[in-house]
Amino acid sequence: MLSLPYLIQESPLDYYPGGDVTRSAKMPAKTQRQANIGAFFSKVNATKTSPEVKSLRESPEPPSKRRKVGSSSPRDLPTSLKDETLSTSENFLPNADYPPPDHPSYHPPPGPTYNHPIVIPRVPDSLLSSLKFNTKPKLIVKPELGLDLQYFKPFIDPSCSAQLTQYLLESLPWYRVKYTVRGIDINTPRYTTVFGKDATSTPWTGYDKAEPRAIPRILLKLMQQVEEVTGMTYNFALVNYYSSGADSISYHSDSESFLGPNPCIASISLGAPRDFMLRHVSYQTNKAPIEKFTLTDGDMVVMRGRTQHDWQHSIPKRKNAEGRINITFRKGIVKYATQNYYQYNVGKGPMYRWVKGQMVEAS
Ligand SMILES: O=C(O)CCC(=O)C(=O)O
Repeated sequence: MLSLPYLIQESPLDYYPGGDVTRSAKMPAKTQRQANIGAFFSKVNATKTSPEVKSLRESPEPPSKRRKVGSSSPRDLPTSLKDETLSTSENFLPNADYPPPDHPSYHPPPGPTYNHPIVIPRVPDSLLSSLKFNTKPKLIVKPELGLDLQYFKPFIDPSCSAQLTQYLLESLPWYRVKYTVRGIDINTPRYTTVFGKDATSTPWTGYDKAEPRAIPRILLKLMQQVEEVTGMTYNFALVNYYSSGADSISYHSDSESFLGPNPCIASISLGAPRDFMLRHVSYQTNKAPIEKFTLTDGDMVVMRGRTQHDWQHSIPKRKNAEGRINITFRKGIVKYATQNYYQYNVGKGPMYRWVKGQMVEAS
């Protein structure tokens, strides 16, 4: 449940005049306010799961530097990437080093087309062998306020983070998801992508609303390391790319019931620094101070215990900020987790690829 102070603070009526919410083309102006109120008080699935809908503070602006490059598809990768491309099964053969067959969250994909329709270029051996981690976190714990963080500063060693960032940018399919909730158009203000599927034994092909994608090898490597240091298991990797300071994620909690009680979420930063804010759900009445961390290249924050129930977090817009990747590992326990994550992180719109230093529309 969203708390009352949160709703008051995040009312679309507070933000609409400032203009982060766009008006549906079909909606007459006079009904906009009613729609905002309706969306504000209605309990729709999306409000539980999308930070954008939760706060209705999204940016109408299109992705910067968007460039149409015709009808290119994953098959039209730049030559440098194509040369590295494996058959889609190669990364995940049973004898691959991870995940082990007895991994509690893992269900083997059905065959060589499991990654369809996206081909992930092969991870350079030099990158895999250079990965180094710091496994000693600082603990930031306020039991009386339900805050329970592990802060690895950094988690990923600076000697390999630049190559890792470059590989992820160039290799992953990216999306700029748009959707409409009760007449309110939402433009997700960052690039997103997601891999993995929930812990049920639903076959990979058993989803009506999503086509799950296996977790690429490099993310599995990171996930394995994160599992070791956190003592938890995960089955989803959600990845954000904030291309500039205009990209953001507004205050929200990842407290969806499809993650189970007290979900543990491990969140890795790569690239330029960004402010990461945490506020207590009752900060207006209990006066709990806002926690602010400037996350830098390689850092990892693990949110544990009651943190997702009692706190909200955000990456606010910041003038002059540069590109930053964020990877979160989570564990979805029911089928709805898969459908929801793909709906809000892949969606139905075009795919983007990072080519020669900029995002280009690829489909
Ligand atoms: O980019 C970040 O550090 C936060 C990402 C986040 O809050 C999310 O994906 O839910």
